[in-house]
Amino acid sequence: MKISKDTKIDLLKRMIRVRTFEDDTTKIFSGGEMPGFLHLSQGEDAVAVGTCANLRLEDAIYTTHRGHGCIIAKGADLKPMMAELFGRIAGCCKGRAGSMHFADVKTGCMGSNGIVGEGMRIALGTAFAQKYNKTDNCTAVYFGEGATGTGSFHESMNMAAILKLPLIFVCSINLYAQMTPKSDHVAIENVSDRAAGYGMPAIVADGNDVEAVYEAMAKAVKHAREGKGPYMLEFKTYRHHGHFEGDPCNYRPAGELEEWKKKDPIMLYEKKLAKEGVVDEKGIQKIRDEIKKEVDEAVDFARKSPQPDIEELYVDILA
Ligand SMILES: Cc1ncc(C[n+]2csc(CCOP(=O)(O)OP(=O)(O)O)c2C)c(N)n1
Repeated sequence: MKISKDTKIDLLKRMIRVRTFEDDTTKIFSGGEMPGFLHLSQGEDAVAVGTCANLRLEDAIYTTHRGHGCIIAKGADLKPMMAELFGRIAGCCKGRAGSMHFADVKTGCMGSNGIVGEGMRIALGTAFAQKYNKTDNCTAVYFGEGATGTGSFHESMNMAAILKLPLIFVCSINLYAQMTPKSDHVAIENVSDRAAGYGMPAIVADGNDVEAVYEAMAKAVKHAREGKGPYMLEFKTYRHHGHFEGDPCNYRPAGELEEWKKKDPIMLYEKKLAKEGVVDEKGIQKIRDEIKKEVDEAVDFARKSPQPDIEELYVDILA
């Protein structure tokens, strides 16, 4: 697959945007300024970006408790996103959702989910509507290997296959489900082998290689848009931070993180693009500076937004 120069730059920019947003969030959270719980995805940036770069605004995504990367990669505005993390009224869910229940419907970010595996069942409904309304839009649902042991995973794979829904199951293998290593709860090397049991095609790819992710997702999206049904994608990667911010990570073997950091997806891609002559060091610095400014403006916007009024507790209540 030939990837254009513009797309390559776009992939790099999106990854730097995701990483900068999350790195700044780490600092703000550790300073005690942000309420709630945070699960960050540094290291898994290429999975979010390589997949979402194939999607249109009208396509839908469902993310997990570790969903900021996908939401940014899909195109959500950083200002209301950051305000949401601060719990402020200018947040895209008026400060009610925070990190784990984040949604930005106008960019197709239909919802994050703190309940492991449950995004899949909800995504089935959106994919059903896309097919029923005869659109060629599709839905991507993200999850970690921890979710592949849930009933929801198997039931959703089965139903998506039977109904031939335009639903792409994206599994980001970051090697841990909370503190449990993959080998302690998954009996096979590739969880996507299970897709065959539902008659569903699958691809396994290097989740630290953004172009490999992009190409795999391009195949799955084409398949879905042509009405051929669901697909499963499995990307092998690693999370640099703990399960949650503040996790001491004492379950990790010594040296494991350092080995994975040598395969940092952004560092690898910057080197690749420099070698190909797509962008030089100065060009990369310019991108980094522009994005840092964008994130700083989002933080400033969030800090200036007021807390929700107490009356807000009774707004948008359905029952
Ligand atoms: C149904 C359910 N069971 C257990 C939990 C507690 N829990 C939160 S995150 C997590 C691990 C998830 O691992 P994985 O799906 O691999 O995603 P990752 O955190 O690695 O991104 C668990 C067990 C939960 N939130 N929901």
